[in-house]
Amino acid sequence: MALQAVSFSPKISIHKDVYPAGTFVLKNTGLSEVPFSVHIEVKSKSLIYRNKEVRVPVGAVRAQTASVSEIKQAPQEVNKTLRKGNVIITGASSGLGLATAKALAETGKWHIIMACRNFLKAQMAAKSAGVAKENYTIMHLDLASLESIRQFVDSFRRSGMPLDVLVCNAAVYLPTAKEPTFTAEGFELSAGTNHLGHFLLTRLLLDDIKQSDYPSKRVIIVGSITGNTNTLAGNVPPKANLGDLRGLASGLNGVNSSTMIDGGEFDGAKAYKDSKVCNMLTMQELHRRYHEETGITFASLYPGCIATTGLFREHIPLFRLLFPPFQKYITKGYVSEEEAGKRLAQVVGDPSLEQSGVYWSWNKNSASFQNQLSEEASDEEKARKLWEISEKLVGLA
Ligand code: NDP
Ligand code: PMR
Repeated sequence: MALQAVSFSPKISIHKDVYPAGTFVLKNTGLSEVPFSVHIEVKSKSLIYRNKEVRVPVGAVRAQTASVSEIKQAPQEVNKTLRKGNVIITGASSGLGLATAKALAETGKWHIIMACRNFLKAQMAAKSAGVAKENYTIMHLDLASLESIRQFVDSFRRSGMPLDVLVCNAAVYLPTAKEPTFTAEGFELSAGTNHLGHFLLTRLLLDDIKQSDYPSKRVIIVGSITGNTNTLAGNVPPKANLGDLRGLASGLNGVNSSTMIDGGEFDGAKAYKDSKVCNMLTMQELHRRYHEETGITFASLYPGCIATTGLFREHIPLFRLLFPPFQKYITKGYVSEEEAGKRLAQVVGDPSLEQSGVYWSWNKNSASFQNQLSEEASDEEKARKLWEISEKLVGLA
């Protein structure tokens, strides 16, 4: 990435590798000049501006375009646009996550950490979506393994980047599965990936987000209409229902317990919808526990029916053929990946969507509004119980 308008003639770039906190390498990338490389050790990670001390982490220097001379000569002029925001998006290798990464990268204001289980797929996806390489970093994350989640958090911390926004977007949907499948620790795969994986990830990264100096810090967990039984879509069987959480409490492992959160028979479509209810309950519990103390905005959303994404890859071919026109022409709930990406990008960075504890939706004119969750998805007692059981299952309590 070239830094422009530097006070000396060679073009310089910061080496793409991220070095341990406090150090980075400047390299001459000008084609005609003599190559050089300077190793700089940053003694202090702070700059003083407008009588305030602000942390300027190494990741920030890596991502912004202000010139070295500007920083040296006029620190008072440096404002809060000094660095890009850093946002982690889980499952950014396809569908909504990828479209959101693209929409955010295009604003020039965000650096996206694509947290993906398949590194090569993510790399190809970012390339073919046209996301410029200075705008993203891919880091390995398999949400179906608690060990992988912990390793991801370690690697992220080692990168030295600050964390401003976390988007819990990845999900699996297994509507045709006859038998349950399991995460590395033996939880039913949909609940384990979509809910428990994101629960652990969010809990571990909360401290990092708290430390961010970014003007607006957010945690977003993608929900859905199909988990809300106060809608027509949410009443298509099998309906979401967490019951008294007895299956979750006994581990969802199918050995000495049910694989379903409510303790019932395995049903892949229901397991997905139940996991979305967990996502929406978790967002509200995070809001109740942490919003006031930390100022972090917690939000969920239904981005619209993005009928063309990989989410339906396990569905029968006839469903995959008919679902997009059904949503486009009959329910009129269809939204393109691009439009859905713009919607989620608003929840990430738009100042008008800063309120915490909200479940966002969009009307026919693509205007955002605060939507009502179903009775179950807004049940405070259930949210508290879900939190406590989940903590035990992921090893936090
Ligand atoms: P996609 O299948 O296109 O994207 C899901 C992403 O999750 C993929 O990148 C996938 O990775 C990733 N993922 C799956 N399992 C794991 C794992 N174990 N670890 C890490 N990443 C994983 O689906 P969508 O874009 O449609 O879904 C995104 C979100 O939107 C989900 O939360 C979904 O519930 C929600 N949603 C979708 C709607 C729709 O109509 N499509 C409607 C409402 C909500 P990989 O590429 O490697 O498979
Ligand atoms: Mg649904 C306004 C009506 C509406 C909307 C917005 C959706 C969204 N769906 C609606 C209605 C209906 N759907 C009706 C009337 C039917 C019966 C014919 C129907 C069926 C249906 C199926 C079989 N719909 C589905 C499926 C799925 O497998 C999808 C699903 O539940 O995935 C979990 C799905 C969806 N419908 C939606 C949306 C957004 C989905 C997909 C995914 C999601 O919640 O993530």
